[in-house]
Amino acid sequence: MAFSNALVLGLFVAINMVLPTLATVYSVGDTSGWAAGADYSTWTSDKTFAVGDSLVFNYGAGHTVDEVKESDYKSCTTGNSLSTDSSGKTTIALKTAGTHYFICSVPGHCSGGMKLAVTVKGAASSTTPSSGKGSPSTTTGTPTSTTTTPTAKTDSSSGDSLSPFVAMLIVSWIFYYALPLV
Ligand SMILES: [Cu+2]
Repeated sequence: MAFSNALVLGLFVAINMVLPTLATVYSVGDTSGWAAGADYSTWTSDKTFAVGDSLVFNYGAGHTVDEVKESDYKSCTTGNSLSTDSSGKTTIALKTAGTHYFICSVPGHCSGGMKLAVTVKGAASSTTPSSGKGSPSTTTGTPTSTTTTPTAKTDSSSGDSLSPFVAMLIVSWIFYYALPLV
């Protein structure tokens, strides 16, 4: 009885962790993994990362995954790492918006290509439309400012509502063309 209750609770928690965010887990480098000679700027170029997504680095012995600051990423400087792991499989949860930088701290590997910069979109995209909707209600008393708000409102709302639609189109297009090939 106690076991089944725990099981149901565990399932409930698991479902709640997965469902609301629709987080994406990215396998860094796909089949290449985290290795020397890969080009991670190409790998990131067609991807959009959001808060809640995670990166999984798969690599053999003799590599590390270090999160570093931008300056250390650019210069391949080790020793100031924000975090480091050499377990062979490193999962990084992208918890904050902005650009996150990862390098391999083994000498020569970062300059050899084992460096990854990931730009994470914030939850800011969901707060911008709500602040845009809030401004017209406050400006109803002043007629002069109402003329300027519609332009700003249509700009932000069209940009925010269009991108998920376009993303859905692209995803369905990929599935439509890629699935028959597999
Ligand atoms: Cu390495």
